[in-house]
Amino acid sequence: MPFIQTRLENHIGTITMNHPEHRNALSEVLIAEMIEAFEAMKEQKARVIVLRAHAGAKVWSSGHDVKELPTPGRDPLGYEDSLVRVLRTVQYLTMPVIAMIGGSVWGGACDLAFTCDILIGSPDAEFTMTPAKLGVPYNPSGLLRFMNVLGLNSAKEMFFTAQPVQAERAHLQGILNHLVPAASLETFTYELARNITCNSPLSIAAMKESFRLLANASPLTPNMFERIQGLRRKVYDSGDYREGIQSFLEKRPPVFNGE
Ligand code: YZS
Repeated sequence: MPFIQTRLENHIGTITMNHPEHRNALSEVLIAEMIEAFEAMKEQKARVIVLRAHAGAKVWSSGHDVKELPTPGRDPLGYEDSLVRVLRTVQYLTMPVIAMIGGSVWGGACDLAFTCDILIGSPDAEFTMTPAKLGVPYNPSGLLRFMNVLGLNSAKEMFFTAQPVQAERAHLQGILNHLVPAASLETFTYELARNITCNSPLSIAAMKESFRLLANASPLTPNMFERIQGLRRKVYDSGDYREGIQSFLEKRPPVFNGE
């Protein structure tokens, strides 16, 4: 049974995450199917893609598959990590991706949603950034993305508290482009998608790539990069990182001692 379902109608692609047993955890298998689906939509000249969860999902996605996080000593969000790869896929697609969100969004799934071009949510949407709860040092490209979407202080609060941002506040903070009643989420989303399909795909593709380049245009000297990597290595080498994963697997709250 595929973890990803796809549909393409009138230039509108739909990619549905469908692994309810694991709350649409972004496992390597689910992500491989998702990347394949994005590539196929590109081949079939979709003009816009809607990324959504299966009908009735209480959890849009529970984020990186914690059971697949590497053992301490290896970067948990390295360049070739499956989550990082799908984020790049979405960024480099020539057509806009709309995240249609009902339910809770966790960790790397927040990054996936924020990497989409437009987010439309219903009142039960909420966003929780979990690295601090798992002892994970989030990566610079992800931190920059949250800074761009939220602004520095709200991004810090989201990462430091690991508390949920509910739909209304997410709309106020600019995470959600639109907050609509659950009953009209699908109609509203596909109306906006249809609107995009009537515009020039060439013009939109050029502007999407320009937005990507401008949003990432933060100068980072090699020294700055190495300092960040050094800070991150201390964390993913730590007992806290080990404790974060172990506590999840043992279904108990983590006890961090800062070592
Ligand atoms: O025990 P079984 O085998 O039935 O499986 C359970 C969960 O283990 C599994 N599952 C996951 N497995 C791997 N990775 C996940 N992220 C994950 N989430 C869930 O799905 C089965 C049902 O889970 P329950 O907990 O029983 O479901 P429920 O009581 O409805 O609670 C749903 C939530 C989403 C609230 C709960 O599953 C949860 O808290 N999941 C973890 C959310 C999380 O912390 N995700 C962040 C993962 N980390 C990242 O994305 C990045 C590395 S970072 O942390 O840096 O942002």
